[in-house]
Amino acid sequence: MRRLMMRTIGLGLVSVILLMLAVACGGRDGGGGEQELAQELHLYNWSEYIEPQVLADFEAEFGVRVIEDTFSNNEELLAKLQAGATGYDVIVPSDYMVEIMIEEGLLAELNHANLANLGNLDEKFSDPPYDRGMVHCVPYLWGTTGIGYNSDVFEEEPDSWSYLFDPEIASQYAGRITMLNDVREAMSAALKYLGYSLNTTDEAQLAQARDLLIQQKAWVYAYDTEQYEDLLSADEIVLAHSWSGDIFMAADEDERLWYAIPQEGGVIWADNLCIPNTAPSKYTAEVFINFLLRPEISAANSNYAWYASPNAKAAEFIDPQILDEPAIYPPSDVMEKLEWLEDVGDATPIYERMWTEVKAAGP
Ligand code: SPD
Repeated sequence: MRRLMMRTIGLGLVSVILLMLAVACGGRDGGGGEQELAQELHLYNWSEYIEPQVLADFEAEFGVRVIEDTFSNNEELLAKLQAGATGYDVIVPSDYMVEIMIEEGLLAELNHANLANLGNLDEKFSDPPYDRGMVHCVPYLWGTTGIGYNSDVFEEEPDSWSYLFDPEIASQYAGRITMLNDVREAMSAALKYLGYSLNTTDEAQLAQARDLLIQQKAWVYAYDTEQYEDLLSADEIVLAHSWSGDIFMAADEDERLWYAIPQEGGVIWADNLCIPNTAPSKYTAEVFINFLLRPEISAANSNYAWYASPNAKAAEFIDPQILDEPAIYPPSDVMEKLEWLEDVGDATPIYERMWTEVKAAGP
């Protein structure tokens, strides 16, 4: 009897110690269903894509330190997860990549009960075709892909893909052009110049786009997704295949820089807040996503990164310079020419192969 009592007291003590340890560890909320915040949140994001003060405010209000790591394109993010990276709580893939990640079972389903601010989203963004009902992700910021340029160099706006691909025009800027280091974006620019869909799966059309990119190499300074705006400002280049906000953010410091959406049309995209199914702290990730959905916070990120917001309630806090800029919020006639990237399924390895061939080809 005495031995049984000692055993019961011993087990009770073990339970108390385990509970104290769980609390002391900040309540990693992945497994046991506890709704406690973790001490740290790991964000894997595009570079310069979140207002640093927003991270400081989140830490001050919730006591959670956000540790940010950056990637340079969607395929790098995918490769990282496929290679078994398990430390990320929130990732920021684009539309077509969300589709791929859902298909590959890489994303957790969101608990909408923890996302009370979802209703702040514009209804145009709240049921995206790549993730119906926002089961896995929440739209973060959106933008277009076009041409960043130094306005001192051009008498007329370089608002055509010809500036990047037509030998007579592009050769005038040899060595002063950058292209996005991004398979779908680079192929899209070439496909749009050729008059094809950005989501073509026709191998002959893809081969033409590849050949055009190879021909263009003679005039390309670099393939880059993170520094092209600095290269423009440093006069290293004069034309950059660009994401809209990156150029406007740099133009705030250097008024010679500007951005054009090509007349032929181009890519419209949205980046999304998603939780990998290996996230250490899913509940904390949802609290963070809900925080980013607050109107003032969402606007702060738009105002910092110069990208358009899918958050309808944020509009009143967004700088009118951004809200009224047609190259950031394009009018309907321009919108009609833009195309969303989609998961091209079995054609993905063909895109990858063509891109490898572009990179491997001599200039
Ligand atoms: N500096 C942040 C850039 C974010 C761009 N994301 C665009 C993805 C388009 N496929």
